[in-house]
Amino acid sequence: MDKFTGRFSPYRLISVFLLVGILALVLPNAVLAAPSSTADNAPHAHYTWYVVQPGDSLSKIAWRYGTTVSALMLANGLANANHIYVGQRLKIATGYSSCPRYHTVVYGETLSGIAAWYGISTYSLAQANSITNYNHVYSGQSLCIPGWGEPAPAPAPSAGFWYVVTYGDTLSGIAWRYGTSAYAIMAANNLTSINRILVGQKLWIPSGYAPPPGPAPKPTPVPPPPAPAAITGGPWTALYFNNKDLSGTPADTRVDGKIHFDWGMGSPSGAVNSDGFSVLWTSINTFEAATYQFTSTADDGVRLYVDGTLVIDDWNVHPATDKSGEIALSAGSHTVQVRYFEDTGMASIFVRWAKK
Ligand SMILES: [Ca+2]
Repeated sequence: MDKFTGRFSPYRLISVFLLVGILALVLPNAVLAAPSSTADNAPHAHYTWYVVQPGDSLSKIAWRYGTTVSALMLANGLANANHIYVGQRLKIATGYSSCPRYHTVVYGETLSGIAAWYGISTYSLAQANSITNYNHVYSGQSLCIPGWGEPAPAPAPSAGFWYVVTYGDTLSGIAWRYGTSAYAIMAANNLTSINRILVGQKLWIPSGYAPPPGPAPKPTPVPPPPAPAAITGGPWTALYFNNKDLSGTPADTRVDGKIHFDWGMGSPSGAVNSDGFSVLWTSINTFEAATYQFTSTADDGVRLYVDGTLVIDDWNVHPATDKSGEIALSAGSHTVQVRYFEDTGMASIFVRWAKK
């Protein structure tokens, strides 16, 4: 008796292994392909159902189907992109006219060969085209290539958050606020126009920015550009008087580079009192043709003149206080004069101006 014709001959074992192998290959495909048979024939978009598999994430599924995480969340009423579970049925829109690319099958091509050519999985190609029999593609068939030629797949779903559009919002303003781009927001929300957002609309903001807990942050106005550096003018001819009304002979005369002093309880110089003194500063400065805002911060009183015109009038006793006045000036030289007095206690003055 031939030893290979027995009950456990190698031939029989090989055929058993082959059968098991074929079943192993066929069964998962049959299981995976099953969900696509329950297609929903909506008038505008073609939907398919996908059953979440171990290891899936929304971004993976979105990439596989050439859609976005936010579109999947919206279609399935998901509030948290991280919260999907194995066995969950997800509704996925396929077959949009906006399919990123079509491929026309030529003789001899296979589904797996076409998928490999475009760098996508056979499964996603089959799903995108509602193909249940992987061996059945035909010459001339037009296949949607999902996810091909689109921007990079969405980042991890955790890198983002929902934002509700409020009155006055713009896409670029929202993008600026959260350190992303208007384009990124448009891509994440399937927006076609940068100008079309609506109050109350929910937008997925794809960024690493972590919003504070609780409701969406209140929109904050874009801060104005930084003010130009303050001009302090000078040099200043300074006359110091030991009285509060700039009268008589000056107790001290000097040149001050700028009017920016904080004498505290002290005095400007050995010749000047700590209290009850006054100062007259004069300088000629060059200006552009513009309106200028002059500002003083003084303890106590101050008056500021440009070419004899009173611009700041604050001849009062008070702690250091900001006062401002504006004047339109022609291009060229103008004389600025500052009069100041100190009553008692602390003494300080700071004068500067800026083009409006
Ligand atoms: Ca004072």
